[in-house]
Amino acid sequence: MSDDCIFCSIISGDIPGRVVAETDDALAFLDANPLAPGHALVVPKAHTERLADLGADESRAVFDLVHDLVPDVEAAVDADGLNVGINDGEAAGQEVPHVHVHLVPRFESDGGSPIHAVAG
Ligand code: DGP
Repeated sequence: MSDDCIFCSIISGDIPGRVVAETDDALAFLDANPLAPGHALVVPKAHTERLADLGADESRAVFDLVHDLVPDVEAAVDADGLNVGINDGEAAGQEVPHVHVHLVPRFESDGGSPIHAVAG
């Protein structure tokens, strides 16, 4: 837990998050600035800034939850696909320094452009 980390505050319940799933070591909640309806983030509960710093158990917890949620998120918003991605490091566009996996629903109607084109 890091005192000045917004995602740690959501994990601890200090600030509200729209939680969609939870396991012992990972949490999923809706993105506050969604690229599409249903845009969710999956985070390790332990504060970890970069992907390479995740322990094996935390990594498994995060990616197991991602794997479990993919069909649920897709179904929840009747999407046709998903972009699943990580901005790892400031140079890669990581704004919140707590590892998070984006699940971004995609729709046939949105043109099929790759995520970097969607995110700008
Ligand atoms: P990234 O650029 O990969 O670090 O994406 C950070 C994402 O986190 C961005 O899509 C917006 C989202 N975000 C930032 N602050 C908050 C917050 O307080 N609550 C929630 N739910 N999402 C947030």
